[in-house]
Amino acid sequence: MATSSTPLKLGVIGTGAIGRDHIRRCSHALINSTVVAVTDINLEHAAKVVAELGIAAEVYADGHAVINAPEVEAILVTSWGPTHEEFVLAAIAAGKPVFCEKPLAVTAEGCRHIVDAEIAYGKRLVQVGFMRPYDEGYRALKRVIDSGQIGEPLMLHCAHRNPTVPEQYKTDMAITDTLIHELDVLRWLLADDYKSVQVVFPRKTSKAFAHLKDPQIVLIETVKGTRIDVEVFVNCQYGYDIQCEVVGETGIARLPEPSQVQLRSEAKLSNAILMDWKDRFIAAYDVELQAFIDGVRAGHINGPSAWDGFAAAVAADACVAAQQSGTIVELGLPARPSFYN
Ligand code: NAI
Ligand code: ISE
Repeated sequence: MATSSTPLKLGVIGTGAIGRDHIRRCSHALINSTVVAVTDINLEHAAKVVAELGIAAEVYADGHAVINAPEVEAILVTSWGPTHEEFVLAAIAAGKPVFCEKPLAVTAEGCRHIVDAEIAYGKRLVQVGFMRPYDEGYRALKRVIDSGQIGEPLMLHCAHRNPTVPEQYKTDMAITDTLIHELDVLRWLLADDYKSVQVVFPRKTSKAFAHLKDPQIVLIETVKGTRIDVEVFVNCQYGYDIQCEVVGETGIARLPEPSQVQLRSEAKLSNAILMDWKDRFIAAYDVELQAFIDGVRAGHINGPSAWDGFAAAVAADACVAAQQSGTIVELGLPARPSFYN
C-alpha cells in the first residue's frame, strides 16, 4: 500500500472521455498518485491513451484483470454506466478502494447491492464521482445557506443545459445521466432529502433528435417542504450552462458564474460561455480525485458515498417513473444506515 513517500497505484477501467481526463489528472496534475493499469473494451484505444499521455501503465484484457492486478491499490471506474455495478462489487470483493463515476449503478436496486456489499465488508471503500460538492461556486453557495443569511431556503430554480447530445441519448437519460448531478448536489446543498417528484414537458425544441423529449422540467418537493424546479435542456446550442438560485425567507443566493475575462470589444461588452462540462468543472474534478487519493492513503474515504449514490438513484428512478406516468411520484428512501453517518 502507498506510504507517505510512495504514490497510490491506480487501475482505470474505461479510457473514453472522462477516463482519459482522469488518467491525465492522476498522472500529471495531482499529487501522490500514478496510473499503473488501464483497460477498455477497445484495447487499442486504451493503448493509444497510454501512449499519448506518456505514462507507464500496463493495458489489461478487462476490468476484472485490472481489479485483481497485484500492483493495483485502488480503482477508477470510468466505463459506461451499466458496467459500474459489476466493477464496483468486484473491487469491494477484492478489498480495494474504488472511485466510480456517476451513476454508481443505473438503478437504485443496483446501488443497494453496492451499499450492502460495502456494509458487509465493514469499511468505506467507495467514492462516487459526484464532483459538484467540490466546486468552489457550490461550496460558496452552501456557506451562504448554512450561515442563515437568507433564512430558510423556500424555493430553488435550477437549470442544467448542454449544447447538444449524441443520437444515443434517450429521454430517460435526461434524468439518469444529466439531472443525477442536481439530485446529488441539491441534497448536499440543502442537507435535506426528497419527498416527491414530477416531470413536465414544455414545447419540444426542433434541435433535438426525434426520439428525445427536450427540454424537460423536473419539479421536486423535499422532506422539509422546499420546492425545486430544474430545467434540463440538453440541446440548448449556446453553451454548457449550470444555474442554481436559492430563494430564502430574507434573500436570494445564486451560484456564481465561472470566472471569465470580461471583454469590451467591437462595440460589445461580453463574457464567454463555456461549451463543455470538462472545462466548467475542471477544478472540481481535480479536487474530488485528490480527495479520493488522500482519503485512501489516510485510510478514510470521505467523499460522496455509496449511500449518496443510492439516494440519487432512488430519486432518479422516481423521476423516470414520473416521466412515464405524468403524475407526482412519491419516493421511498429508507433510513440511512448508521455506517454512513
Ligand atoms: P465514453 O463513451 O467517452 O467512455 C466510456 C469508455 O468506457 C469507452 O471507451 C468504452 O469503450 C469503455 N467501456 C465501456 N464498457 C466497458 C467495459 N465493460 N470495460 C472496459 N471499458 C468499457 O463515456 P464518458 O463520457 O467518458 O462516460 C463514462 C462514465 O463517466 C459514464 O458513467 C458517465 O455518466 C460518466 N461521466 C461523468 C461526468 C461527470 O461530470 N462526472 C462527465 C462525463 C461522463
Ligand atoms: C455527462 O455524462 C455529465 O456527467 C455532464 O456533467 C452532464 O452535464 C451531461 O449532461 C452528461 O451527459
